Order: sequence, then C-alpha cells, then structure tokens
Amino acid sequence: MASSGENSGNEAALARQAAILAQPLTDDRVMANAIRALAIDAVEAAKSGHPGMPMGMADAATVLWKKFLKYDAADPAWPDRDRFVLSAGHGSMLLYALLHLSGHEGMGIHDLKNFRQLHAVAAGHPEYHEHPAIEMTTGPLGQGLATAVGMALAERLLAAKFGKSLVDHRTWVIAGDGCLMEGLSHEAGALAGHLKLNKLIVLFDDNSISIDGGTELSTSEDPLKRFAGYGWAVRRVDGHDFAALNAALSFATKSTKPVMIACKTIIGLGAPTKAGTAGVHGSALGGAEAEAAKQALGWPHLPFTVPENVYGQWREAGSRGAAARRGWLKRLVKHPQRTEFERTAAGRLPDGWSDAISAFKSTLAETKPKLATRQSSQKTLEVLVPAIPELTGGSADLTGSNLTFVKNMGGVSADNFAGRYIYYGVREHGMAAAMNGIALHGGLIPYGGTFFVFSDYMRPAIRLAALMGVRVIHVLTHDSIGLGEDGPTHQPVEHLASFRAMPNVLTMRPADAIETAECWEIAIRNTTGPSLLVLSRQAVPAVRSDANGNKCARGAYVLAEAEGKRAATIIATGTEISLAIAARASLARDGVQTAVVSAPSFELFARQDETYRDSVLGTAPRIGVEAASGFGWERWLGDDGVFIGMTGFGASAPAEALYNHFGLTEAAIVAAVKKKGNYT
Ligand SMILES: Cc1ncc(C[n+]2csc(CCOP(=O)(O)OP(=O)(O)O)c2C)c(N)n1
Ligand SMILES: [Mg+2]
Repeated sequence: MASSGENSGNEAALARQAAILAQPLTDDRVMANAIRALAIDAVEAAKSGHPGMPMGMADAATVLWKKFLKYDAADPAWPDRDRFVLSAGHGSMLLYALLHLSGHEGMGIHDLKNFRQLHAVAAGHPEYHEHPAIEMTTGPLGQGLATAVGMALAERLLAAKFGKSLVDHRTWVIAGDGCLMEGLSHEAGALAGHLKLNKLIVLFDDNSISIDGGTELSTSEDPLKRFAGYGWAVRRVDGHDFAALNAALSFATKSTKPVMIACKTIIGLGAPTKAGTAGVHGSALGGAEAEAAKQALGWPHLPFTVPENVYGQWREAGSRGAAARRGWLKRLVKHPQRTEFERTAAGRLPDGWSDAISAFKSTLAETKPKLATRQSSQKTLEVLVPAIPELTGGSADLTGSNLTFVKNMGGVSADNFAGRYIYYGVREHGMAAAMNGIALHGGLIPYGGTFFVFSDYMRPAIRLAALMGVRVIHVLTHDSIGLGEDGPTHQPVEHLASFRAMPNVLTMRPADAIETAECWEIAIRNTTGPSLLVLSRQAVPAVRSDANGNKCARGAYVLAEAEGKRAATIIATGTEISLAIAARASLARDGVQTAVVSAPSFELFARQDETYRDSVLGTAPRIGVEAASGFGWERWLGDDGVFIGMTGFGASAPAEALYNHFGLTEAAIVAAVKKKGNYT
C-alpha cells in the first residue's frame, strides 16, 4: 500500500529497522549515530529541516568519510582532495555533521545549533561560500550529480595536462530518488558514461521515499538499469551493512567506468514510528519521537553532545589524508609545471593574454570587418585559446553554428583527455551544469555554446552559477528574430530581459567585432559569476573604429554624439546598433541631431555612477531599440521614452522581412524621434 506522506504502511521498514538496531553497537555504527543525533538535534532546534536523509545515509557516509574519501580536514582547499557533492542537498545536516565531526574548522557545535538561522554557516541547504569544504551549492535536485560530472571531467583533463602525481582524485556524490527522477540525471549520466569517467562514484540513497510518499506513486524505473545502459558499473548494497558498504566502495575505486551504488536504506533510521516514511523527510521528528529515536540508537547523550572517544575516532578519520597531502605538497615543489599548476589552480590569468587581445582589437579597428558577432567571437577565440591554456571549450551539438571551436583544440574523448574541446551532445542542461563543475573544480575556465533560445534548457544551472559566483562563459548565438527562417521556436524574445533580471549574471550583447572582443575580455575577467555572450547569426557592419581601452566595460557609452544639441538619444544593443546609426544619419540630413548610445550590458551600466549614466543617457527624449521584449527597458528610457522592439513571438521568414514586419526599421526610429524629439 502506498503511504500518503504520513507514517503509515511502514511495517516492513520498521521490522528491518528493528533487526538493524538489535545488532551490537560497533565503532562504525556509533560514529554514524553521532551524525544521526546531530541531525535530529539541529532540526529540532531549528524546528525545520530534513532529518530523514542524514539518518538514512549516515552509515554509508561514515564508511566513505572514514575509509575512502581522500581529504584532510586541516586543508579543505587541497587541490588534489576528493570532491564530495551532496546532490540531495536537503540532507544538508549530513554534510554539516560530517564536517563538524571530522574536525573541520568553521563548523563548530555552535554552528550546528544555529542551523537554518540568518547568516548561519549551516544554512538550510549547503551554500558554496559558507564553508570551504562545501564544494558547491545544492538543493535543486539533480544539479549536484550533473555538476559532479564536470568536476570529474576536470580531474581527467588536468591529469592529462599535469600528470597523476599532481592530479589523481575522485568525485563522490550522494544522490537520492529525487536527483535520479530529474531529467538532468539522464544528460549527466549519459555524458559521464560516454566519457568513461571512472573516478566518479555515486552513492544512491535508495530509500524509495520522496515527499509525496513511496516512490511507487510516481516511478517504476530501475535507475541502475538506466545507468548501466549509459555505460556505468552498478551495484546494489544494503545501506546499513558496513561490511557490504566497504566492499562496494572498494569495488568502486577499481572500476573502469563511472559507478553507481544503490544503497538500500531506511529513511530516518532510528525513528521508532516514522522511519521508512515520507513523514521523516522534511520535518522535525518532534520531542518524543526524537527522544525515542536516540534511545533506540543507543545514544544516551544530551542534545548536541558527542562523547570525546567518538570525536576522537572522527578526528582520526578527518586527518587520515594528512600524510597523503604532505606527500603531494612535496611532489608539487619538485614538479616541472609547478608554476603553471599554481597559477591555474588560483584562477590567475597568464601574462600576455591581454596584449594579445589588444593587438587583435587594433587590427579590427583597421580592417573594420563586417561579420556576424558569432564570427567575431570565433576570431576572438582564435586569439584567446592559444593565449589562455586553461580555456576549455565546447558546445551542445552546435559547434558549426556557435563557432566555438578553434583549430588545434582537440576534441575530448574517453581516450583523449588532452583535448580542450568538449562535445557535450544535445544536452544543454547537462552542459551548463558540467561547466559549473569544471569551474568549481578549479584549474580551468569553461565556455560552452548553444542557441540563445535554448538557454531556457540551462537556466537552473546558470542560476546556480550566479548564486555560487563561478566563472563560466556561455556563448549564445542566434540571438533574435535576426536568425530568420528557423522561426519563432528558435527566436529568443524574452531571454535578454529574463537574464537581466537574474542576479549576478552578466549579459552582454555586442554590436560589432570590436565590441565582441571587448565583451570576451570582460567575460574572461569576470571571476565572480556567469557571463552570457549574446551573439548574432547575421552579419553586422563595424561601428567602432577605436580600439583603445574597453568601452563595453562601462555597460553603455555614447557611440556617436549628436552634432550639436541632442534632439533625442537612441539607445540600442547588438545588431540594432546599425539601424540606430542609419537613423541618426537620416535624421541629420533633415537637420535633426541625435546621439546613439550602445548598451551591450545593462548590468555593467547599472554599476556606473550616476554622473556617468546621466552623461550617457542625456536629457533629451530617449528611444530604445532592441529586437526583443522591452521588459526592463523602462529603466533607461524613463517615462517619456519609446521602445521599438518585439511585443510577441517572432515568425519564420528571412531576417530582413522579419525586421520590416515587426517594425524594427530605420524608418520607425526616424518616426519616433520626429514624434518625440526636442527639436524645432
Ligand atoms: C528540482 C527540485 N524539485 C523539487 C524539489 C523539492 N524537493 C526537495 S526534496 C524532494 C524529494 C526528494 O526525494 P528524495 O531525493 O528521495 O529524498 P529523500 O526524501 O529520500 O530524502 C523534493 C521534491 C527540489 N529540491 N528540487
Ligand atoms: Mg528518497
């Protein structure tokens, strides 16, 4: 019988639990019970949280952190540590308890007591910046698993570059039913299997419970069969049998394929009535059940109290990797690539790259090429890729359209991790999450391409990149109705507005070759969040002839000042800049003087001081032009402004016909200025 979110129908789980709890208390079980007790106490204190998952996975996590995970609690930043990703982020207390018990600084008992309170290190879900040993922010199910694929891939790429003596670690993931129900798990699993990322190991919390009740309410699949189909090695194990867990993890470390171990667990193990039910997933056990659980577990201690001998065993586990780390440091000192390793690990850019791009921009200023901005992006990459060896490219099966490949990068495959270009396949979401993992791992700067409209398929991963503040660069081509004949399914309309609304995303839509190079330069330097380069399919004339400095860095600037007093200010981005320039010339012939402002990045412009912004925007009436939704433009246009853009979806036709049809024309700009402008 399916349970319905209440603690009913769990007789089988309770019978199994009784047998488990009747076993003699081994050291391993006591160590695991310390996790359980802390999870119970913290959730009780916060009166909210998720005790079930930490209580269920405590045994498996103990085996992992005691015997297998390579880490040294004294230095969570050790580059060659194993990565541990709690994909089932709601079980955050599992991670916090592990960090606390293993002796990590910055996760004291008072931090656990403060679970889920304002500014607490122990936030509701693990937050990347709260503690150096939290490898990433998790909570949106499936993201952890897919990001871990990127971490495991980064390890392979860096091992190929620097050798095993510096780079030789695993990526471990704990994922639940929810992570594996998410579609993203398919993209991630398939990519990892294809690339034979054998140092990626997923412990699946196979408890057959999610929020609505038993998983039989909504799924009949066998994830192990699915992952075996992707080329993974799979095992099933009793998640409360320490010997079996040890054997399974040992097997996992010898695999030539990525590994998934389904740990059959009881959610909330220890809770006398609620174990094995959805009732223990996401709420405090309640005083009586919490008390009784500790009694059943043989844990007679006061809340937030762990006996010294148990701390001792955990601290031993936490320092188990110290010798390995010291050995690694010695190898680093003698390593011929030490300087390069340290530079890239710290995320510092190489000398000379900025000169290379300056020289390139000077050439553009002379040659004034008429190119699609996606082509300009490729030409910029031809300069950046050789100059910045850590740049790692890719595309979600649109390499020839995104123009993200540069000669000699070499494709990454299971047989060749010396390549620098990743064929992500038609897996936008998987790509964006893997890019986050590559960036989080350190040592590499990922960029990846797809059509701008399919940023919708990547949005959850881009949002996490923004929240975590990691440097990933998205090359998003075919940026408007200007892509033409492929029609409205492929034509972004609301995407610029939506990303401009997302905190900490840098959205840039350059107008010509020089602006594209400038925006790439900004993206490379933007170490604190994702950058989106929104690029055209169709060619645009060069509008800039000066290449000194970086004008795009101020977000918006006066591209062409009015000859005399401004009758109006025409503000445009990307491909619409050339329309604005043409309208300005036509108006000037009629004696109407206007300025054209190029506004490649709203976010960067918003960061400028008011004086600068006022000087750019001017006091004359403003006309905004962008082949997209006008949502958000009112910020720059003011009450009096006019927006010329899209009010609905696009259509299928040649680009020029679409611009005419939707009224994005020189004539429309001229008419708007004549209607609104201050001139006599
Ligand atoms: C993408 C996403 N959808 C929904 C949720 C809300 N949510 C949190 S946990 C959960 C159930 C997860 O079930 P499972 O992974 O089996 O966790 P367990 O109950 O076993 O701890 C849901 C739906 C979420 N965090 N992320
Ligand atoms: Mg579950």
